[in-house]
Amino acid sequence: MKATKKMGFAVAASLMMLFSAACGGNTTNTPAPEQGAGEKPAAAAPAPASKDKKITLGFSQVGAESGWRTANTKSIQDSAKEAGFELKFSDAQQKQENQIKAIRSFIQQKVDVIAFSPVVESGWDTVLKEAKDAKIPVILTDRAVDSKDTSLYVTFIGSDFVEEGRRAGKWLVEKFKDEKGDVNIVELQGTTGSAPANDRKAGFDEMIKAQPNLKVIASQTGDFTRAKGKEVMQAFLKAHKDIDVLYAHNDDMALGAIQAIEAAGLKPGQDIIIISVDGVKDGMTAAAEGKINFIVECNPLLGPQLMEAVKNVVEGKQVDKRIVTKEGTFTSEEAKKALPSRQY
Ligand code: GYE
Repeated sequence: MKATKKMGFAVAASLMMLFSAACGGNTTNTPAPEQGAGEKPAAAAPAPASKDKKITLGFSQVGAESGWRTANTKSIQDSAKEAGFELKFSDAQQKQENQIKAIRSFIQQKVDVIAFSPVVESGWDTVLKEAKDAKIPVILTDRAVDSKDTSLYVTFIGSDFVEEGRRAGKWLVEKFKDEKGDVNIVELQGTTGSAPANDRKAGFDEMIKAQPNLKVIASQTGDFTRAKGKEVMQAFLKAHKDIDVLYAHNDDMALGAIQAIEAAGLKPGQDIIIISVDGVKDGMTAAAEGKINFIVECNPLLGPQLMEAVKNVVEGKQVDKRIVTKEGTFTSEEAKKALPSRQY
């Protein structure tokens, strides 16, 4: 569909602006926390610390794979400091075994609360039971686990990744609604088995199903990193001559892919339409330059919400079982406007 696509680009660009105006009310440039509506509050675990004792929080982070993660780590460290908590911070370098080790070490050190962002969804029950037996409450941040026994954690604070995938798919359906030929999509998935990779794929697929000519012709993990995004995109470009769209599960992979696209002599954002998720500074800059066409925002600044939940749990107060972060979307035009006041 290359020829029609190119001819239709100006039309598509104005459609895009129309669309963005229509959903402008949805866009949140300074995301605010939102409590999960209609959810039953979970009973907080027994309060271990007295009011005067410094609260100790053990936090196991996924790694340092992306700009999103860097902003998330800073938010957690800064807000722990501000709250006056002692933070024991451990970086798992994207490995589940390292997270399990860190959680066990937090249990041994008898921290007041354990929080972690699970790199993948499965395989946590044993270690979470160990924490429960030691009467240490666990808070999930950013990513979810698939444990059937939800008493293994107090709350889950983070984004709705399925909704993020839907927003990406919805924009694409709208953009190509008048296209009759096949639209060939390649997908760079996040870390295999992680909640954001599973859910962003599911939400996107759900939306594009509505239009059978939107076809995902290749889909592979780029592990949420720039290096992997570039490498996999290079392989995609070699194997497929007519790629119309790239859907990347985060900005960093899209940024790596942009390097591969440019190296192949193609124009990102024009020859290949690019959609990504996150909205970190580098991603927003690429969007403002027209290299990324649409970004679905994912807010990494979870620190303040986490510290509040920790405090409530320690004080024996009830906390909501699900705390959802509020997010918006950005077209190139909107990214240009939002960039100067962006915090991350
Ligand atoms: O989108 C990606 C990061 O779990 C929401 O992880 C997070 C994702 C984020 O590496 O950039």
